[in-house]
Amino acid sequence: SFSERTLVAVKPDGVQRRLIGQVIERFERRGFRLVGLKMVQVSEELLAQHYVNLHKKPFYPSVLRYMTSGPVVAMVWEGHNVIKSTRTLVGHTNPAEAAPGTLRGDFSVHVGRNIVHASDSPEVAQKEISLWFQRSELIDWVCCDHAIMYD
Ligand code: DAT
Ligand code: MG
Repeated sequence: SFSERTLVAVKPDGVQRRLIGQVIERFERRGFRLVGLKMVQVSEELLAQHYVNLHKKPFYPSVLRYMTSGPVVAMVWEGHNVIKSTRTLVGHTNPAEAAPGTLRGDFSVHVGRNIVHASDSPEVAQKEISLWFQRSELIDWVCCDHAIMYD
C-alpha cells in the first residue's frame, strides 16, 4: 500500500559522526514521506523490547551499551514498499557484506557500529513504530508530488 510505514533510527555512532543529514537525504531523494522525527536518549527498557530477539546473543550486552551511549535520531518513513526498499537502502547487517551505495556499505566497517537501524518486516515495523512513537507524534501530511510519484 502507499501508506506502508517503517522505523529508521540513526544509531549513536551515526549521530556522533554527523551522518543524520546523509541518512535523511537518501530517503528524501528516493521519494519517501517523513511522518515522524525525533532525537532520543534511549532507555534500556525500550531497547530490551526493541531487541527482544537478541536477548540470548553473546553480543547483546555490547549492543545495549552502544545504543545507550548517546542520542539516537528516530524517524518513521512512509511509502509503497518502504520496508523492503529501506532494508535494501540500509544494506546488510555486516558492513563487509553491505554493497557500496548502501548506507552501511558507504559509511561503516564493523557490525557493532553499523550506523542505522531499519525495521525488517511489516509486523516488526508496526511493533517498533508504536514502541518508539506516540500516535500524536506521527504527522499525516500531503506531499505535493504524491500524484506524480504514484500510478
Ligand atoms: P539488523 O540491524 O540488520 O536488522 P539484526 O536485527 O540481526 O540486524 O541485529 C541487530 C543489531 O545487533 C545489528 O544491527 C548489530 C547488532 N549485531 C547483530 N549481529 C551482531 C554480531 N554478530 N556482533 C555484534 N553485533 C551484532
Ligand atoms: Mg533487525
